[in-house]
Amino acid sequence: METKLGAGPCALAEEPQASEKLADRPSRSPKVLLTSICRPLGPAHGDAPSVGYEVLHGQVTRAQGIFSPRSVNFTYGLDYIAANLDAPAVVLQYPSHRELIRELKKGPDYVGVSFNLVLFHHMKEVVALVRKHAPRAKIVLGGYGTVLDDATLAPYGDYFCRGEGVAFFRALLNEPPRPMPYDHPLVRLNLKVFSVPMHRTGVIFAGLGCPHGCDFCCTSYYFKRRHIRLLPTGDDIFRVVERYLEVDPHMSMAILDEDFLLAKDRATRMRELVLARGTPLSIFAFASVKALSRFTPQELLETGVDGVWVGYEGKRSGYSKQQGTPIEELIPELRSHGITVLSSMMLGFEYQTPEIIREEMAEFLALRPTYAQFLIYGPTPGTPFYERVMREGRFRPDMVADPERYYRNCDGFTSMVVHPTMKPGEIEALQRECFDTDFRVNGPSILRSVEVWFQGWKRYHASRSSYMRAKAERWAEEIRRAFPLFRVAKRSGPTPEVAARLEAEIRISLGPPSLGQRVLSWLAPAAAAWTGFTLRHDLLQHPKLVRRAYRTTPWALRSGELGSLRVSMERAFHNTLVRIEGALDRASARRLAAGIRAHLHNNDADVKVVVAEGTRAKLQDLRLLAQELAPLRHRISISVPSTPETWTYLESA
Ligand code: B12
Ligand code: SF4
Repeated sequence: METKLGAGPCALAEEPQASEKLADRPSRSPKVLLTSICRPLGPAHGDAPSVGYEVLHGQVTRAQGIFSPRSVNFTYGLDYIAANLDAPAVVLQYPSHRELIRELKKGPDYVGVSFNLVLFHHMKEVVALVRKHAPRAKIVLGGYGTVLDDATLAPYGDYFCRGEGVAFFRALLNEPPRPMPYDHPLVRLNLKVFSVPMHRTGVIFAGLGCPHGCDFCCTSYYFKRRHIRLLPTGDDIFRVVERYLEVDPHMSMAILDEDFLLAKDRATRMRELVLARGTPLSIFAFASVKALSRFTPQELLETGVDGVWVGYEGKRSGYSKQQGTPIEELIPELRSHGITVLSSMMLGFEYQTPEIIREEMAEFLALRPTYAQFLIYGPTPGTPFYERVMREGRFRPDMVADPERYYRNCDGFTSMVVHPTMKPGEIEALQRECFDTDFRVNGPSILRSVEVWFQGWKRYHASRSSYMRAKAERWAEEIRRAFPLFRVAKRSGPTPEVAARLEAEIRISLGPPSLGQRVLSWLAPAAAAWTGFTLRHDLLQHPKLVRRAYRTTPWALRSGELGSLRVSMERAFHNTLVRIEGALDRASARRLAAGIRAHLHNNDADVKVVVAEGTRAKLQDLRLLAQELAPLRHRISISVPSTPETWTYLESA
């Protein structure tokens, strides 16, 4: 049965069909362009009110004005796929029309477009540009917008990916399957407070999908309630952690995996590795009450996790993921150990009335989640809630009449369903009230974070565990860096007395701010005023294009001949094996080094070079090779032959 909203059941093709694979294949290596939809985004540009580039500012701290921490989020799946193809690929994140056209004119063979349902109209725009400026390119649609059925998507694409994208794209390009873990691109985000860069976060792609199957959850049903471990083991995750720490030893990290702690074996192994390394980490992860209840807060901290996103939903929502420690105990308990909590409450369950929502909100806010999100219970194609609403004929008639209006508003901020007691506008107004009340009552989330870190510091600074003492020292550093915030929070925040009390307590425990922090405190109000100005006038609110090229240089490492050196590449489980034989000279040493460097650029891959017995090389060329590889030597292992002996030079280099 197909519905008017274009979301009837359809074959969820996980792999391109065999007939498609052979279609119009260019004989050379195909050129791939992967793109997000184009900027500008946002309500001023015809999108739903919450739609933008940022999860915090758009969907969580949206009522917190100048206090909202800012960080642009990208369509990570694109870089993830590009890093794991053999074909040359270019990724564009938030291009303008002109920037996209410039890239299209280079003649890609395949253009992959990722989109969410709310971005359907932007996807159409991108597809129109592809058809015009790269008419021969095959269009591949992916991302969660492909919950729509084939008939609805057919005018816009040649292939639709409804699942894990690396396997899909490799099959499409006739590339052999690649085992997990895939290569992990290093993706860093910058967080700004009052327009000032604060710290960097490395994103870790640990898994897709979730087995819990909450009735409204798009991702759970998109992956058929399966959990795909992109990083199968704790060792795999930790390896990515270490790669980020090499880039910046203070980097925070965010793990993208719907219920990270559910795979207990992975988390337990992670904890062993984190404790053995001894470097205090700061990792944010998504988790359910059920999974969190199986760890003590200290165990979480020892796994590196000091921030979690956990669903509060509704008091009577009754999802199985909520079994375990009552959330009324869990949130304060986590906070008291220094773990920040982002929690989301839902509005629009059938049992809710305005009174019940206000009661639940008050109870929820009394738990003082560090960040609070309020979403409207909404139906996404493919989920049981969607099926039920369709079956019961409870979709808002104006949405059914105009499917594109429905897609555009599928954002968790628009009430889509006819509710037994509340009108859509009433639910949406209550949602705004919740966000406003959260800010008014609990104050800026960034101040709440400092409060939580301070709780952690108090509890653990004299701990018997050396790891926890080191963690407390990290919290202390972060708290000290936040001194300038107090001045603004006392002047213009909704809870000045809380800010003043917290600052006083911190001064007593950690000492007064340094000269540098005092100077920054004096400058903070000006930075905050500037932030307010940019917000009011919609200035600097859109990111610039991020363009990354993968394997597009002639230096990319490939099997073949480099003069008289034969190179053959083989991807092993954890690293790429590069076998060489023949004779290495100056030119091939340079080419080989450039290829290895290109292969290791912007990802966490390792390379193992195996030199065949008898491969000839002069010492000066080995010196050159060693010199060219020196900055990445820790990611390259070399197994040298017993003859000729000159190769032993590399063992000590
Ligand atoms: C990061 C994120 C964002 C970022 C970046 C969004 C973006 N455009 O990608 C920001 C903060 C901007 C964002 C905003 C929004 N988001 Co969001 N977001 C996520 C989140 C948490 C992670 C996605 C991610 O990067 N995962 C890691 C990568 C590696 O996995 P992946 O994206 O699934 O990609 C894999 C496959 O899906 C596939 N794939 C993906 N793209 C493509 C493209 C091609 C060509 C191919 C072949 C394959 C392919 O291959 C990848 C590798 O296997 C997901 C929830 C989740 N846990 O997945 C929600 C999610 C994608 N967001 C969602 C929503 C609703 C929104 C908002 C509408 C929220 C709002 N109220 O405003 C806005 C829309 C604005 C926007 N710009 O997109 C929904 C989408 C539902 C739907 N059916 O459309 C999700 C699924 C959350 C949910 N459970 O409901 N979001
Ligand atoms: S626990 Fe979260 S990710 Fe998993 S099904 Fe429920 S809402 Fe979705």
